[in-house]
Amino acid sequence: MVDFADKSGQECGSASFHASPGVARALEEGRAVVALESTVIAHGLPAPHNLITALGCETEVRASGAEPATIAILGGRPVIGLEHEQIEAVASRRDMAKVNTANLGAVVAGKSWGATTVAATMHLAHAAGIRVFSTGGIGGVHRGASDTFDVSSDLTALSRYPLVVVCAGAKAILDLPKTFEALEMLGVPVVGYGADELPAFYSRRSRVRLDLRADSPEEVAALAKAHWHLGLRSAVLVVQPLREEIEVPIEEVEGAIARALAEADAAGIRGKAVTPYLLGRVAELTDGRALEANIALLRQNARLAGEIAMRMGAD
Ligand code: PSU
Ligand code: MN
Repeated sequence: MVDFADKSGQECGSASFHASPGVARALEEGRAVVALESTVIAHGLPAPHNLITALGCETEVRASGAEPATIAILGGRPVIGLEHEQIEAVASRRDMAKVNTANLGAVVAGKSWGATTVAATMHLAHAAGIRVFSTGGIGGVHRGASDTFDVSSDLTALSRYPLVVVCAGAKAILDLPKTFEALEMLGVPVVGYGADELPAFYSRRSRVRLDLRADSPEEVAALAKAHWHLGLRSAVLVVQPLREEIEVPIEEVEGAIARALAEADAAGIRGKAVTPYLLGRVAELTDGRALEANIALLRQNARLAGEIAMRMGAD
């Protein structure tokens, strides 16, 4: 366990990361903390929506009574709980690497700047003793993965770190049935929040049926604790459908995704650039409706994560 005795927010014990004074104090006092990722700020949303949404997610977490901890790598140092100016830097710098668990060490060694994906954020949040994390949509099995082998390291992280992860499902640009199968294989419970179907990020429906459901933050907290008390170490993935007024129905979004995928393929876009490219193109091709949905679901998930964190208790 990491030593948070130093409340000034300096390096914490033997772990090489820095917690903000606010986050360090909250953890020490056993108060609820919600981790937030930074890839969505640096690579997932266009300016100025990225900064506005990042601050909006923090506001949602605070409104629930919990402490937000946005995580990124600043000049080689993992920081848990960015201050306002640091969030601004992540939103505006052009040199933010996209960091998963494979390149985290390299970015730290190179004293570089990095935005953490779900995978890297989970690793750092867990090291800091945080138990709840909110994002938009997790990465997963890409369409065409049988040829490209493009599967997000988010899935490995979900199998490895005991956190409640709140999302709106996996990003709709992915192969959702295969992503769901992979989660099952990895032993990650997928819990529909007020839903019996896996949400598809921009859309409420995916036609993938879920067999786990919770209808309140208390139920999620109880399920997660039972999971971990059994000695299971994986994450508990809570999937929350977007509000109905704002969703983009799957039939509408599919056309944009198909076109964006074909363009990405023709342009030879590969690896880490695939997800940011597709999200950007789908936003453009839906006249901003997908972007509006993405922003709304990020805020909605941050609020629910705060509510769950408030009910996790001490053990
Ligand atoms: N959710 C969003 N927008 C994003 C992401 C999630 O609403 O940009 C990011 C997350 O950081 C996630 C990453 O970990 O996309 C997955 O990227 P890849 O498919 O390359 O593993
Ligand atoms: Mn990938």
